[in-house]
This record gives sequence, C-alpha cells and structure tokens, in this order.
Amino acid sequence: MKYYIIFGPPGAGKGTQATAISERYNLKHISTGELLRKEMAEGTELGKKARELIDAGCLVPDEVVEGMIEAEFARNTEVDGFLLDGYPRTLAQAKALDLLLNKRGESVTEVVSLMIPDATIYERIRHRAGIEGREDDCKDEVIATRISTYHKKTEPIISFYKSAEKYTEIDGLGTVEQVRERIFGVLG
Ligand code: B4P
Repeated sequence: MKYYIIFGPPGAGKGTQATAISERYNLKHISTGELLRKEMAEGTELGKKARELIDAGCLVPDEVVEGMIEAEFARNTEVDGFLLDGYPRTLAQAKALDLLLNKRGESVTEVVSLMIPDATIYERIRHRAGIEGREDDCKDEVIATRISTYHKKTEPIISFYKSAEKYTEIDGLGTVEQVRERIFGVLG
C-alpha cells in the first residue's frame, strides 16, 4: 500500500490536485476538511463542535481527525493506497499516523508539499469565497488565523518528514495543470 500525503498551507491547492492524483495512482483520497464539512452539513454532534472551531480558523482536536483517518483506512480495502489531504496538520497527528501505520506494518511513502506565499493564500481563498461561500473563507481575520495556525502548528511537520527523508517540496504557483505536472514528476 502507498501512503502519500499532500501537504501545504490553506488554499495551496491540495484538494484541487487530489482528484487527479488519486485517479492516476488508484488511491483513496481522504480529505479531513471534506469529512468535517460533511459532519457539519449533516448537523451531527461532531459537526456542531467542529463548526465553531473551523469557522474561527482553528484546528479541530487531534483525536477527532485521527479517529476519522483510522475509520477510512479500515473502510477502503480495494485500492492501491491512500492520498491524505489536510492530514496530518500537527506534529502530534504526524506521530499518531506513524503509530497507526506501524500497526498495519506500513509507513508513509512520500510527502508532496505545495508551497505558495501568504499573499497568494489570501487571493485564492478570497476567490473561492465568492464561488463556494464557505464560512471559514469569508472573513480576512479568519484567513489570517488559519495562516498563523499553519505557521505555528503545521509547519513543524516539515522537519519531521525531512529527517525521515520523505519530504519533497514543489512550487504551488502557476496554473492547476502546471502544478499537477510537477506533482506527477515527483510521484513518477
Ligand atoms: P481544508 O479543507 O483542508 O481546507 P484548505 O486548506 O483551505 O484547502 P486546500 O489546500 O485543499 O485548498 P484548495 O485546493 O481547495 O481544511 C478546512 C479546515 O478544516 C481547516 O482550516 C481546519 O479547521 C479543519 N481541519 C481539516 N483537517 C484538519 C486536521 N487534520 N486537523 C485539525 N483540523 C483540520 O484550493 C484553494 C483555492 O485555490 C480553490 O479555490 C482553488 O480553485 C484555487 N486554486 C488551487 N490551485 C490553484 C492554482 N494553481 N492557481 C490558482 N488557483 C488555484
């Protein structure tokens, strides 16, 4: 089984690129953001709690997303692997993922990181707000919180995967097609 991670700041294009990657390599795409939005749309207890945090630009608790990932691994057996999008987002999540994969006799295959500057994050998220109307995209102060949360809590993961020699960074600027070709170049 392959366990790829698509990594990057909010709005870097992780979700945008994930469909093409998962189709090409027969991977199950797991987006923790999408799973959480589904819970929110269905009005579950988890969804209600998540909404308050997500709409404020904060991360939901580690154990919530860890449980979701474990359930998705168990549910999907007819694939060649998984593409994790938006997970892990903290060092604790990265370590929990290692433990979970160890139990399966597996490990992370590669982390592909899409890099864009903070100014581009604002542009892309403001643009998406006009199309999708996501609450967490609509206010500049919430976008600012998401960016600072990324720098404080998510960026430390980079050195974790660099020291495991599983980290490749690519330029996330350019057209969707240009970025996609760069990703395919890394994954082979
Ligand atoms: P996510 O759903 O993961 O949201 P995201 O980071 O904003 O999305 P992404 O990077 O996938 O951007 P996209 O491709 O859509 O998370 C939402 C929230 O859920 C988080 O803030 C957090 O609260 C919570 N959450 C999720 N996972 C969690 C975890 N593990 N732990 C705790 N909390 C968690 O691209 C953005 C826009 O850019 C789109 O409009 C797209 O069309 C555009 N775009 C993409 N590529 C482009 C390109 N090359 N050129 C121009 N525009 C481009």
